[in-house]
Amino acid sequence: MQVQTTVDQEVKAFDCLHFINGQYVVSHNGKTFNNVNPANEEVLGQVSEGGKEEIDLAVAAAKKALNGPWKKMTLNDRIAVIRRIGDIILERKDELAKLESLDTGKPYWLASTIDIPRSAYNFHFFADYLRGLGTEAYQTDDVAINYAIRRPVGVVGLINPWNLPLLLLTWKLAPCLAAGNTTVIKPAELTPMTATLLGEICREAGVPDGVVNIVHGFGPDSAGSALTEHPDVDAISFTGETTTGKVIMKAAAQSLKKLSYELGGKNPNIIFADSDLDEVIETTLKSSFINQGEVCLCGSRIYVERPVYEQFVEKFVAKTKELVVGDPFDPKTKVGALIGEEHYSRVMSYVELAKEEGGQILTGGRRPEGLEKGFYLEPTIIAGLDRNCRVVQEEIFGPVVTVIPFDSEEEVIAQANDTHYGLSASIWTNDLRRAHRVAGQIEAGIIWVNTWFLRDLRTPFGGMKQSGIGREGGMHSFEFYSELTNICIKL
Ligand code: NAD
Ligand code: 6OD
Repeated sequence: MQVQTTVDQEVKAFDCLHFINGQYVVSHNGKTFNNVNPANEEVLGQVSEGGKEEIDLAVAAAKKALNGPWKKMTLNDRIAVIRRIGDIILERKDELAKLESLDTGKPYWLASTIDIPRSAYNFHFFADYLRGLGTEAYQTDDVAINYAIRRPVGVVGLINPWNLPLLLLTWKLAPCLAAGNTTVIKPAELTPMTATLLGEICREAGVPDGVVNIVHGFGPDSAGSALTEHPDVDAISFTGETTTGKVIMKAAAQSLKKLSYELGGKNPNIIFADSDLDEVIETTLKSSFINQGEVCLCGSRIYVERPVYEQFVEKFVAKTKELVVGDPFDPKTKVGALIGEEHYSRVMSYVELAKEEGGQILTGGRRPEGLEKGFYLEPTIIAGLDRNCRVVQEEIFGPVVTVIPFDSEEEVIAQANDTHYGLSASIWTNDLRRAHRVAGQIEAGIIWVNTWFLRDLRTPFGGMKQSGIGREGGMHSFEFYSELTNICIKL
């Protein structure tokens, strides 16, 4: 399907096939499902629906490839291949960004400035990282020396969500390949296009056949569950909902697979009265509504110290009303379409629930006028709810935030921690001691002070409590994607 966009050129949406053992293939039974454009609800193309048969083929190819040319490749050659994947992504940046925007409904400018460049950078980063990677050695008195060697885990299943499709997939794939593993990828069913192209990009970069396999399909009773249940899959790296993580853990238990989990969040954004409110609001607009609020790190619970609460709310509501919602390909658009009909209904149900729970919708909460087609929602700010309300407790994963005043440091720490999630937090204050004090007590894997989503790929990334298991990033990714064997030699 040829899609007309308002940016410089057209992009061709396509039917998405599986990529198994270096070839694009349809499902054994020919089954497909529709890929729908969230911005206008039109069908972009067909996606091959994989199941156990396709997963079996892909896992067999990955298992065979573990001991093939990939294993024999020199370190220099492997680094060059991984770097080349990043180079090709950059060469095809415009096309990939358009496809990502079509699949997700996110603004094209966002895909082309964040998602796709960062996807390329994931490969460049791990290519560089690999060159300096070592292990450890210990001398045991005069008796022995110990040294560790690093080996791949084996066949790794990478299961991905739809919100940052290529960015999050490559955040897993780059270290997975760098550590010498082979893989079967299960992209999110709602966003199959950039993952499909990654197959040919890997092939062109010199990745041997069978090392990277991609099987499309759904989660339960489909390609997802077949992958997590497969006895020849050694590890699963999963990003998605906490509830899905629980299901996968049960399936993976049968063969005791190694698991890495990046799950949901309900992240506090804590604003003290001594912070610079204009700076806070500029960043809070992003941490609340960028990518339609469909970022696991979004600060959906906003706590404001009482002396500046009214002032903050007034300015924040006014600035939120200025955000342009609409066509993802219009450069003025700040908030695009939500991912799909089911998710849209779910997000809207939280808006209704907020009213039932006694909340006041300060702005938003409805479809913007003139946008009858597509899954659009005005950015929404809700006040008047307390910590026990479901809207404050549950992840909504849309452009919906709550604002709540607080009176003391102790009170806001208790409120921030009063959730089973523990992914990220932002703290805004110009008091250095308070910043350290509060950061040390918030239960989250990632805490930003006076900023949000500033990422250095060397740093540990992940959540505590029910927001995840393990960490990704730099050495932490290598811990997951490799096995260490200690060799002890008696002197
Ligand atoms: P999801 O859990 O519904 O699906 C994620 C992936 O898992 C999809 O590919 C899906 O097909 C697959 N899946 C679903 N059920 C499965 C099963 N039983 N077995 C195997 N695979 C299965 O999540 P989503 O709706 O795609 O993504 C949104 C969620 O992801 C939010 O909760 C968000 O917070 C979370 N997320 C977390 C991070 C993080 O880094 N912590 C990043 C992005 C998104
Ligand atoms: O920046 C990253 O590395 C990362 N994993 C971002 C996750 C965003 C969640 O939606």
